[in-house]
Amino acid sequence: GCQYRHDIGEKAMKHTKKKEAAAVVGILMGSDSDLPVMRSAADFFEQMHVPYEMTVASAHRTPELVMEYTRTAPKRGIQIIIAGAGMAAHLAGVIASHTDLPVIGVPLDASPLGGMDALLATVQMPPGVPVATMGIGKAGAKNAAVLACRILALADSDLARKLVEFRARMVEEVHEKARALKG
Ligand code: RP5
Repeated sequence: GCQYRHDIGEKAMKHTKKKEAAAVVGILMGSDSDLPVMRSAADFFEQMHVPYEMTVASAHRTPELVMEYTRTAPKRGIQIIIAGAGMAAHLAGVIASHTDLPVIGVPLDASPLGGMDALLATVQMPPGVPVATMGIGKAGAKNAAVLACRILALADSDLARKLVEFRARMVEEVHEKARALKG
C-alpha cells in the first residue's frame, strides 16, 4: 500500500509486485529513462529479499516531490535512500540535505559528458552533507544495493548470512572461469 511503488509504471511494477513487506530502502531516480540502469539495484534487493520501493522524482523538475518523499521516508520505515541521476545530478545531494538517513548516490551516463558531470555533481558534497557516491552506471547501481545491504546487515543477521553467501558465490564463479580457461 505505498504510493511510491506505482510511480514508474509497468516496467517497475515487475520488481515491486511481490513485495508486500514494508520497504526499508527507497530507490529514487531523476527520470524513467534512468530505470534500465537503476533496475540493477532493484534486482539485487530481490535477490537478497530486501523490501524496497522505487520511484521517479527530480531535483530540478519536481523539487517539492523530492523534499516530500525524503521527509516522509522515515515514517514509512525507510532506512536508506539510493538516488540515481544523470547530467547535473543534484538528486542525491538534495535528498541528503533533508534527512539524517544514509544516502547513496549513483551517477548516470545521460549526457555527452558520459557521466563525468553526474559523478562530480554527486560526489563533491560540502562538509556535513554526505552522499556515499558509487561508480557511474550499472555497476554503481548494483553496488549501491550491495552497500545498502551491508549497512542493513549490521542489524540483521539473516541478511549478513546472505551477503556471506553472495561473496562466496562470486569467489566460486571466478574459480569456475579460471578452470574453464585451463580447459
Ligand atoms: C536527469 O536528466 C535524469 O536523472 C536523467 O538521467 C537525465 C535525462 O532525463 P530525461 O530527459 O531522459 O527525462 O535529471
